Amino acid sequence: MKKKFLNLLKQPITNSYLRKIDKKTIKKEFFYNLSVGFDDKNYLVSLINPINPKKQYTDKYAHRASQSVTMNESFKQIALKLKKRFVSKFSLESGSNDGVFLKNFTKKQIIAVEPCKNLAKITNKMGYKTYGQFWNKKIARKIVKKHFNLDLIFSANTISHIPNLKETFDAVCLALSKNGVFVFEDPYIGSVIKMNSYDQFYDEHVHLFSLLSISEILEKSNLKIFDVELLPTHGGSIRFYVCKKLSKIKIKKNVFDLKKKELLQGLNKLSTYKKFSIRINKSKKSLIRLLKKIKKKGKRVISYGATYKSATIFNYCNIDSNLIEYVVDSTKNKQGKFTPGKHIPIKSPGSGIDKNIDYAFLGAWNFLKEIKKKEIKFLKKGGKFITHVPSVRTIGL
Ligand code: DWN
Repeated sequence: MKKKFLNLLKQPITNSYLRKIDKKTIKKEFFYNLSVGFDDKNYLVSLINPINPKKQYTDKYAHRASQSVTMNESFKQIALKLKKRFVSKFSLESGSNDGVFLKNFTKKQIIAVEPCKNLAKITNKMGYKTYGQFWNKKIARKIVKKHFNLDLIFSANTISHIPNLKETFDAVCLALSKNGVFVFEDPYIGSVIKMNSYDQFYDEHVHLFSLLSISEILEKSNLKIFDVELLPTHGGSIRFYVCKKLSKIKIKKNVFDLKKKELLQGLNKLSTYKKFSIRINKSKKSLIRLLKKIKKKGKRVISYGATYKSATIFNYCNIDSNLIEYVVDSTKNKQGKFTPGKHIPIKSPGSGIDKNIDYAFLGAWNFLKEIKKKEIKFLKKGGKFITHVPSVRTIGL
């Protein structure tokens, strides 16, 4: 049974960037209660009230995975690694977004499944066969019938977004060839607990995985984990290497080592998450205190990166344009719009970060290194970033 340990209050759908903020639009805006629970049977951390995916993955999906040098490089490296380590006649990516991973393969080598129709259109135009729908057993059967069983299935920042994991993993088992491998990566609950990055909880992140929780769940779909990696991407992610239970692939020692570490970190105990929730409450108070203090001194504060994550922060901490004048973001289809729930205007970095800005709250804290390099002029003139990860603090040159 899922035991609630965190209540992040009333939240909007993070993909719902508003074109205008008139009475009618605001009246129609959808909100839900964002509460998080821990299942003491399979140790899974999930949202208590997940949203219907049809409301989230529309033909107006805003996020573009290729909007950072960091992730372009990360996807290039994993593509190279998978091609080197596994022989795959035919591969599939589930949740291909704008093709940031696909583009590292030839069009004959790989196909994709992407529910957001505007994104599926982009990758089809790039020449990659993309099925514009959700991953499930029906599409898996269709693909196996039309093509053949898959030697490699890859998925990044997608599986954690799917409420029905049993259907998802049964479909994988169905589509994989006898010794095929399924590799997927998502934000890691172990890092979220360590980094106090509670903004990784939002409507799209229905689950945040640990090795302990996923092992239990994959078992029920006749799948097993044979290797695992912890990654720096997105503030700490975990990459699972999975095959069929009966496959002859050997389980690597680091799988057992990480399970021991997770038990030491207490990822199998409700008390760990309750302590986390207390820290988050303190983090909220200290962020609001800092922003109010800075504003009182007449300083100008903006936010950097109109991330889905920052919607959780702004709505949980009740931060609006009284505390943050506007947000800058490099994603064209976010510029000129307003952030979900708190309706802070979004501008392009070119027009937004100028010499009169004193502080920038890091909505895209997971790209600190890349952003510091890019905005060195801002830092040199005395500008500072503000972050809440792992504690509320300012970051200068
Ligand atoms: O899981 C998800 C992750 C992968 O992406 C999705 N559910 C939704 C989305 O979440 P996010 O918005 O928190 O992701 P990012 O990748 O942290 O978003 C970074 C944002 O910052 C993008 O909108 C681009 C922007 N950005 C920028 O304006 N200038 C990023 C960099 C690096 C920059 O220099």
